[in-house]
Amino acid sequence: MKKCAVFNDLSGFGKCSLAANLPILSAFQLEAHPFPTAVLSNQTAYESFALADVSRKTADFLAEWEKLGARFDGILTGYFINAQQVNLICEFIKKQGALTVVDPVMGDGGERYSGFDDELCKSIKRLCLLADVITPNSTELFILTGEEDVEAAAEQLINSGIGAVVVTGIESEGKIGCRVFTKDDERCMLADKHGDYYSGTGDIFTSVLTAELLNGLDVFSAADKAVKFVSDACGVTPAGNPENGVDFERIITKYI
Ligand code: PXL
Repeated sequence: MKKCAVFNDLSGFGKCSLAANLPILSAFQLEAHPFPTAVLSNQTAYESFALADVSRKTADFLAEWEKLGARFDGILTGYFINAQQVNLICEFIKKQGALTVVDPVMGDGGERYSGFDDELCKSIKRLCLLADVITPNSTELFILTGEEDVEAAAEQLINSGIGAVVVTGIESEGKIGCRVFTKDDERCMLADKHGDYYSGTGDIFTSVLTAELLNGLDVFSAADKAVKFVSDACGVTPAGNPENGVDFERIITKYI
């Protein structure tokens, strides 16, 4: 089986980050290896949460993985809490040479998430430059590039050597999906929009995308499948508690 290392937080409620990444990668027949970047009682969109900062263990964890001779076919990254942690993961990625998907989690709706200062955002930009595929929403795309236009921002990142820029949260005519930019092509994938906001949809999207890339699909087909998967999962989720995440468990067997 192909192995995928996943650098993301572990949140007890919100069905996001590792709690979404691991079951989806497993269902797609990949061996998922979690590396917790932080441990939270629940994700930060709830009114209150408790966070354990495990970032001072990052170097020790990586050293143990090195002793185990850990080698990966894929690497997926998400939420980080400080620049030192991101810099250590950059060194790990350089040594692995695996297919690397970076979700540059920094903000949404035009705002940075709390704690994402300039230093952390700059380190996340360096991480992106090591990736084969990145999955920013438009807020993150503009933080990464300083641009205010999606095409110009994507072009800047592609010219910096990133293989594909998949811009998430694109809405058009009541539908929602992504725009995929590569050096030679650009396509938009959309599906029905259900509800306004749900926790974890970005993590579900990147999980399906990464799984399908590792299973051999091209980035356009993988992104198309991820868009449909997220839309379908939102469609079967009862309204009312969007911070609890979406019921992807109900639909996952349709996609594998
Ligand atoms: O799904 C993104 C995400 C991941 N991890 C934590 C979060 C969020 C979004 O709010 O709070 C801890």
